[in-house]
Amino acid sequence: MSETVWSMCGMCSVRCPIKVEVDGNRIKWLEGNPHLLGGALCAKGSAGVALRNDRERPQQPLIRDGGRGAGKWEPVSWDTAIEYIGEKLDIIIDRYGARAVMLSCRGGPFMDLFKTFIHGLGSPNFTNHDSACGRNVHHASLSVYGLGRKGFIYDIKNSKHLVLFGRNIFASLRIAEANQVLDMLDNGGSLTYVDVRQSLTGIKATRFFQVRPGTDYALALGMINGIIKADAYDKEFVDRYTTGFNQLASFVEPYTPEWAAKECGIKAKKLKDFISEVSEQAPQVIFHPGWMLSRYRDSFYASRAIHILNVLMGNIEVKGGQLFPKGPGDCGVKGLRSLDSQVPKPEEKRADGVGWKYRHFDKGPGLFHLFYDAMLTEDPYPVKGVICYRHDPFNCFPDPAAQKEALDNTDLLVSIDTHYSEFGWYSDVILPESMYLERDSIVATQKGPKPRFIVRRKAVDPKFDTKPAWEIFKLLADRMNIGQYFPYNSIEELWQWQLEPTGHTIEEFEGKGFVSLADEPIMYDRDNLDGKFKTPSGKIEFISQKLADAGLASLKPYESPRKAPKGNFRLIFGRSPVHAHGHTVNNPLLNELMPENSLWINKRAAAKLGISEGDLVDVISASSIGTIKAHVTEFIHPEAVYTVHGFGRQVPLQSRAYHAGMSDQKLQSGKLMDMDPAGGGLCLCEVFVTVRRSTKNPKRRVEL
Ligand SMILES: Nc1nc2c(c(=O)[nH]1)N[C@H]1C(S)=C(S)[C@@H](COP(=O)(O)OP(=O)(O)OC[C@H]3O[C@@H](n4cnc5c(=O)[nH]c(N)nc54)[C@H](O)[C@@H]3O)O[C@H]1N2
Ligand SMILES: Nc1nc2c(c(=O)[nH]1)N[C@H]1C(S)=C(S)[C@@H](COP(=O)(O)OP(=O)(O)OC[C@H]3O[C@@H](n4cnc5c(=O)[nH]c(N)nc54)[C@H](O)[C@@H]3O)O[C@H]1N2
Ligand code: SF4
Ligand SMILES: [Mo]
Repeated sequence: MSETVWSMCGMCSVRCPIKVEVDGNRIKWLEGNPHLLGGALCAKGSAGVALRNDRERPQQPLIRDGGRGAGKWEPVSWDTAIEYIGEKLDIIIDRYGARAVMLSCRGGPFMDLFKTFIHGLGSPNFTNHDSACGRNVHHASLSVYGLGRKGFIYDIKNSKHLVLFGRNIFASLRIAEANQVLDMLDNGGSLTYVDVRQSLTGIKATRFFQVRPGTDYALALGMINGIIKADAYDKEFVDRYTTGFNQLASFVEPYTPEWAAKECGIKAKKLKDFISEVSEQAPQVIFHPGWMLSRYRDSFYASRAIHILNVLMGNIEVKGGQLFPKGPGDCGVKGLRSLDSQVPKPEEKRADGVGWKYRHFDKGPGLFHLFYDAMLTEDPYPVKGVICYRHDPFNCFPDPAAQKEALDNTDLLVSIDTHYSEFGWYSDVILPESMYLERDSIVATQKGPKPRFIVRRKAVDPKFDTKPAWEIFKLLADRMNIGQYFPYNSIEELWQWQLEPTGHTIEEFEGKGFVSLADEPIMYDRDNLDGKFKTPSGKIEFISQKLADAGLASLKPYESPRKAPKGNFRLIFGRSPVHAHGHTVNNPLLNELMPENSLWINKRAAAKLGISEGDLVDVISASSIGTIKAHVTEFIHPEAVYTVHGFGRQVPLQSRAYHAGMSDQKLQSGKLMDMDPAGGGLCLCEVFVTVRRSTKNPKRRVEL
């Protein structure tokens, strides 16, 4: 007898709603929730069953038995593992105070549990992965709107033109978003794609600009100039809601479209055509800020320029533009009760300096990489305990060797993961979480034009001795005598506690897996958006006093990206549609689809180096060398080489992924602390490598 379970995918951090057909304790079928995704699921989502059946994942708690990273583990009971962590934490807290413990997680809708634990201990040091992801875009958005990166959602389906700067939307997937783009294209909308190489998105685009690496800021400035010159911006909107327009207009004066086209290596006519087109289509034009504008030295300013382009289009709170995400409050419903809101706010300063040393950054999750500084220098104070939930710093931040040096000054490393992560392999304790089909999660809010509450339900029992996060953190909290902040004994009690103020019950989720809080999309009155922009002035700030107070320009003169030293290439990276970072590389099905990465290299550059398609090449940086197959193509800029992130794993118990392909972050030597001072993002694309035909080629080619 088959039974339907409404749940949420967990193969990547998008967490799509899913429908699971279960027979006994066996998954029969997985698909996207038909009410929200029309049944669609991506390749990774479909490989969830392979993860469940995979024995190459931690099957019970493990305590290190041997040196860090030596790979010797003692399997222990949950009681023993929790007690071990508890004793270590007691000693750290006794010696250095609770602030010496930090916790990092992947962010997202279930964060409340993890924040509660670390704040409950009395430490302010909650953090996440984002200094290697979207921090520059986030901080740029804060400086323009007073709202973070998630301050807007994009009504792509109804737009007339979507502009993407390295936002590879069909490969770096969110199912609902990719479907919206397809709908927009079906409705006759235009898609402009900007990248240094051709991609899955580029081939579906109506216009493709192949730019010189690191020149997006120039392109955006040229667009701003062209739009202002053509008088094609929304004057009324700009007058009503912004400050600093005149300074913006005079700042962009020298950055003409002709200048930008030259700087980026594209045709001026094509750029001018683009400007005329969007001028006609405004306000239904969206410049998607994405994430990729986060990895160069001027990405903060490039992101600010993209946010400004949206404002010039006047696309805010119009159909086909940028919409304010609506929450329960907009539907007359109280929000979910939060565990963290019951905990007194720790008063200590953060060890990463965010909020006091770096006042212009959002102190919510701070900046993980700066904790490494505190570990090394004990300034502002020692950090001795690190807990990572759903986060693998070695796969996330540059230069794992440099990270290990800092971590060697700590007394406790805990990895709470469904897989063996690279960091987990170096840790002292691995607490295995049940994979997503085997666990319930707390109720989450999904904001949008039609906000909803949604929940992940367990579809099958755990195959191994693993536990869900809500139970792991409850066990840890009880051991640390902060159980009062986790006022539940079962997930049902927790759901009820969360939902109580909302007036909804968990039974209401049974029909479709979610509770919708609005029947029709909610729109604010665009003529009365006062109070919606959370900047100090209450306006959209082209010129920000807060940045000036931090000694930073609001509009920074453009500097051309550094040319690669002779014989070097800029190493850039991206994702595959069939993998999520590094944690799916060992999945039996996904590994079959893509077992290793390759190095994209421009045809002419390859010819000079005697490299042909499929040759093994050595990719060499200051401290590391990787060897993979070359993909020789004309569809990448000659200054760059490209690879898919997540490969080159070093956990021997992951037999399929072990040493398959090359790790980009290992090549990013010396980059761990190289952050954009204005945006806080790490300059991951400011890395240069040399490439040579490897001596490991199976067939040696001797040319006489
Ligand atoms: N399948 C899959 N989907 C995912 C993820 C995943 O792991 N797998 N991860 C999710 C996460 S965490 C994120 S942050 C997003 C990331 O989503 P995106 O930002 O869309 O993704 P990336 O794949 O990192 O793509 C980066 C692109 O930028 C290009 N690029 C490099 N340098 C430049 C430049 O100077 N200018 C321009 N214009 N382009 C440049 C690269 O060639 C590459 O194509 O994807 C999300 N979706
Ligand atoms: N060189 C280089 N560095 C990068 C990037 C790049 O492309 N190149 N991309 C950057 C970007 S955009 C991001 S977002 C970060 C991502 O970096 P991370 O946030 O570290 O990456 P993820 O792979 O999403 O997740 C990390 C861990 O979560 C575990 N995990 C997966 N599912 C679950 C679960 O259900 N429960 C638990 N407890 N654990 C789970 C995985 O096994 C993995 O060990 O990396 C960044 N760093
Ligand atoms: S995008 Fe794919 S892997 Fe990610 S949550 Fe959705 S279905 Fe799962
Ligand atoms: Mo990311």
